[in-house]
Amino acid sequence: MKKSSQTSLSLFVQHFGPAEPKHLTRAPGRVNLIGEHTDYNGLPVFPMALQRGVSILFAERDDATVRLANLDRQFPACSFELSDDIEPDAPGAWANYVKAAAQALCRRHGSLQGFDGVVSSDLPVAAGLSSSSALTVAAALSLLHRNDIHMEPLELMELVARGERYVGTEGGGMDQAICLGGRPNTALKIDFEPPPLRLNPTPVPSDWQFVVAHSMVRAEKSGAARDTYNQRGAECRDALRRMTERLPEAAGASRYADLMALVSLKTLVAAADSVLEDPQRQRFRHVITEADRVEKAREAMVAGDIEVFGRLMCESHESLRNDYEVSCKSLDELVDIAMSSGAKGARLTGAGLGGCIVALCAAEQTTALVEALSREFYAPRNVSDPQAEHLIIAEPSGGASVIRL
Ligand code: NG1
Repeated sequence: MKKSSQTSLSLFVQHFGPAEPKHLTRAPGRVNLIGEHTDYNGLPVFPMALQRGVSILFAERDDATVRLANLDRQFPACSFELSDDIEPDAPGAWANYVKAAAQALCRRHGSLQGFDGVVSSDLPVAAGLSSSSALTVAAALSLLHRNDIHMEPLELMELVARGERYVGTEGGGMDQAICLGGRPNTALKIDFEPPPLRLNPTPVPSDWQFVVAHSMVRAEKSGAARDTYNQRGAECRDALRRMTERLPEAAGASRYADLMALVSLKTLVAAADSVLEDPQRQRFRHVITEADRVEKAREAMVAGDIEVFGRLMCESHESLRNDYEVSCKSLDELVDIAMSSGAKGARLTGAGLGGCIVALCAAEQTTALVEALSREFYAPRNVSDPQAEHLIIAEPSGGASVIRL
C-alpha cells in the first residue's frame, strides 16, 4: 500500500473503527487542452486525464448510510442517508459532490446500500483541474461497486454530468466524460451533439509535453464564480436564440452544433456583429471560434504539428481573456512567462477566473520551461518547491476505476 493509502487507513480506523476497508476507488483530474466553455453549449472539448486524482478507500455497509472522512482537514467529516431526494449542505460544501452522485444513482436504480470511506486527493482544489467531478465520479463508482450494479460508461458519464448540477453549477459533460473515459498517452476529443456523446481518442505525440501551472488564485465554483459561470451560459443561450431568429439561413437550428453545420464560421462572426450587442456578441464569438479551434487542434495533434497546436492554444487564451472575460492577471502572467520560455502555446484551462494554465512545449524544453515558471512566477511568491503542488508535468492517464485491495 502506498503512503497516502496508509494514512487513509489510519484515518479510517479513527473514524469508523476496525472494520476493514477492502476497496479503493480512484478518479483522475483532467487538463483541458482546448475547447473551453464549449461543452455546455453542446460543442466539442479536447481534454486528457491526469496522473493525479481523488481516491476513496471504503468499506461496505449493510444499510443506506454513507459516512465519509477527508484526509484534507479543511473538509469536515460528513454523513447522510441515500435516497432519491437528498437535502444538500450549504453551497460550496464538499459533501454536495458526493450527494450529487448518490441522488442521481438512487433516482436511476432505486434504493441503494452505502459505505464508510476516506477521501484523499493529490489535486489542487478549485484549480480548474476538475477535482469536484473526480470526487463525484469516485463516489458514483464506489456506490455502483457496493451495490453490484454495472452501467455502460456512456450512460454513466451522462448521468453523473446531469447529477452534478445538484451543486448549483449548470456545467457541461466534459469533466465526467474524461474522468471515466481517460486513456494512457491519449487525449480525447469529446463530441456532445447529437447525443449520445462520442469519445475520439487521439494519441499525444511522445515528443510533446503539456505542463500545468497554478496561478495560486482559487477559482471557487460556489458563490460569485458560480454565478459568473451560469451567467455566461445564459448569455450564450440568449445569443444563439437571437442569431437563429435573425439569420434566414439558420432557420430551424436550435443548437450551436446545428448553426455551425448550416452557416460558415466567417458568416457567423460577421452576422454576429450586426445582430448582437456586447456581451452576447463577445460570448458568441468565443464559443464558435473555440469550437472551430478544437477541430483544428485535433487535426494538428494527429499530424504531429506542435506549432499549429500551440498557436491555437494562444488564440484560445486571447479569446477567453477578451471575449469570454474569464482570465485574470496571474493567469495572463503565467501565459506570458511560458510563451517567453520556450512554450509553443499556453492558455488558461478549465473555467478560468483563477485556477491553472496549460502550456505545450517540445519534450526537451520541459526542464527550461519549468525552471522559468519556478523562477519568474513562484519564487517571487515565496514558493520554493512549486512541483510539490503548483506545477504538474502532465501525463495523459487512464480513467476512473475501483480496485479490490
Ligand atoms: P472546471 O474547470 O472544473 O471548473 C468547468 C465545468 C466544465 C466546463 C469548464 C469550462 C463543471 C463540473 N465543470 O470546469 O464542464 O464547462 O468549466 O470549459 O461544471
